[in-house]
Amino acid sequence: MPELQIIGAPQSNYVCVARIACREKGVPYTLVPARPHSPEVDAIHPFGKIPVMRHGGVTLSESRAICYYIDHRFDGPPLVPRDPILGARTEEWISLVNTHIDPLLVRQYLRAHFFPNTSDGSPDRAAIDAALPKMEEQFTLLDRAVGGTGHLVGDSFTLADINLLPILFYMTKTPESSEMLRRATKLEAYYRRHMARPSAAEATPPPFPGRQA
Ligand SMILES: N[C@@H](CCC(=O)N[C@@H](CS)C(=O)NCC(=O)O)C(=O)O
Repeated sequence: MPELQIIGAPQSNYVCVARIACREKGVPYTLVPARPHSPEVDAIHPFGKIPVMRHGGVTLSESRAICYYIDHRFDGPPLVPRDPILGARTEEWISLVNTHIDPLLVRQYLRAHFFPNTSDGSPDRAAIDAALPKMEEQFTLLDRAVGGTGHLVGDSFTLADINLLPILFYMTKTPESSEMLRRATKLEAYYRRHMARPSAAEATPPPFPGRQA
């Protein structure tokens, strides 16, 4: 069997998703460090984003497609339940995380802290303050969602949880979001419990180069 390569920077929450998915499925992989828009990434992703994947002659871009391949190409516990309703619920949450939660929490809020467009490199207060009210709503939604079973879907750990965990990891690194997580007690318990999984521990993002968190 050829080596499966996950190509991308370990700080990327989407690279983490692909890495956790491999481990949960029991699929050995090699992380090949690469930045977005580098030649090895541009050769696979039409817009230069990470992660990309190489497995023998198969190359793929987009974390959801990569996770589909991992889930269906290999034996091991399903990452998405095969039951149609639970499977659809999992896809629903993956989409909500990727189209609403990641854009607000990571692309707007986290970026305003770590990669601000300010002249002196200080956090972009306007962008942070603009994000906070909607973030409160999303933390409340997530707290309620995991409150029942300790999972986003059903009573097992699915690809929906895998998509959310790396984002929550970053929410512990900045003041406003860590306070929100502290107040969302069920979500915080969910985060702590699932981050202790070997798959998540192994894929924990290292600090951004040249930064504290
Ligand atoms: N829809 C993509 C999103 C991947 C993504 O946004 N990756 C970020 C790093 S976390 C990236 O490559 N950013 C570079 C850019 O947007 O130019 C996926 O699910 O794989």
